[in-house]
Amino acid sequence: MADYKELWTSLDIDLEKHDQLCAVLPEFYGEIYMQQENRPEAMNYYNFVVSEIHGYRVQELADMRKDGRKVVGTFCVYVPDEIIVAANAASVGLCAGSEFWHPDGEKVVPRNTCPLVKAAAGALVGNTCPYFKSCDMLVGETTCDAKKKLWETFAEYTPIHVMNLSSMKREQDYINWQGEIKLFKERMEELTGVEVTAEKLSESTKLLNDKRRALQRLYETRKVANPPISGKDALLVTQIAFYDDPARFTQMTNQLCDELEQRIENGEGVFDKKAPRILITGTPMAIPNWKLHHVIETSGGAVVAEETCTGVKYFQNLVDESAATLEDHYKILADRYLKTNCACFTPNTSRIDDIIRLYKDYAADGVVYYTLPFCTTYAAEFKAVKDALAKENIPVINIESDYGLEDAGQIKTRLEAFFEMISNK
Ligand code: BJ8
Repeated sequence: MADYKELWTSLDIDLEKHDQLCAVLPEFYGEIYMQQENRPEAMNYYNFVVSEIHGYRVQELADMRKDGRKVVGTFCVYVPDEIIVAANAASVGLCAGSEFWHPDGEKVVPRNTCPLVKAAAGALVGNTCPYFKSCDMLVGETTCDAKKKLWETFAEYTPIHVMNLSSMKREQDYINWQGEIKLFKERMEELTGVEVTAEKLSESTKLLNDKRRALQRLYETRKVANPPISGKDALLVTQIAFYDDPARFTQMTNQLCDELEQRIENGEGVFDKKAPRILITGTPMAIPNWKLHHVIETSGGAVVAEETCTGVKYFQNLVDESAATLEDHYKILADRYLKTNCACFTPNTSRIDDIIRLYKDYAADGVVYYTLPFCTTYAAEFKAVKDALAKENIPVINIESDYGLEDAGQIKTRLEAFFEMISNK
């Protein structure tokens, strides 16, 4: 990585502590990613993004801010990026996937909080994440209890706007979400001084749909008999989608897809042909949480899709591009964003339909149900998912695990037994 000390100093980063974080990531990434054989050439772009994880993009954001543009940090796929981009601002996903941030997080949130929230809290209060430091405003949402309380903590440190998401999907909840989108648009106008018009929203919708289309294209390549890309590479691409420049990301991901489609034509896959095909469902995996994919793929499995917010939930639904007025946009955005099936909703049976559909579409052999500790809603939904999958004769295993690597061996043993069981079915 180039020398970004001056940039980090200008962002008030705790350089000493931050150096410790920068010291461990390259080795960790090298072990997980660079040992893979026969990786697509086009993954070099994503290698570069990770090698510059706290540099290149942070510099771009700093340059944008120098030009008077704003940067907004988000934590959930219910928050419509279309509004942020239409206000000429940049959106960066801030969910944090490393236990490095937990000790600082535990200073402000309870120890028994989900790792994702604890890490986000630590990244902010420990002054070790330049993305948090680049944000002019954060956007929270009323999904789970842990997040709701996190926003109150964050408000002590930085400007934050919280969107009030209902936990049901009745007609009045759709109307409520339209109203919340309108309020968010007004808050973004206040922040940026830019009027968000229907035309600007149409442009941002198109830009973000193009990103979704590129990710859809990538995931299509994973449906073939021996996919040309590993699950952990596909996960990395999706994780980067949350904070990279959208137009560049789309271009680079389409280039990757060109190569992958060529590989399919040439019959080149990255897995052992007999590897059991795995669909992962559950809590999101924020960068650099690559543990489960790595353990699965070094235990003989092939991850072919993720029913998670760092998987298909992020891009499977496009936003209708036909809106002509602001009112149309609010309605269309509300309809699209409420199609996401998060365990924070009740009831949430559509998520089960999604899991079964994806299992069939990706010709999976088994489902790994992943939950972060203390994520009550996803843990609680396991039983309903398991019962529904049993009726369809779909094998499933439940893995609860945090960001630490201590339990990797134990998970591997359980997964190997699961793979053996599904291979003999
Ligand atoms: S739409 S999954 S991104 S809320 S893992 S913090 S739920 S205790 S991240 Fe999420 Fe939006 Fe839902 Fe997706 Fe809470 Fe669970 Fe932690 Fe979670």
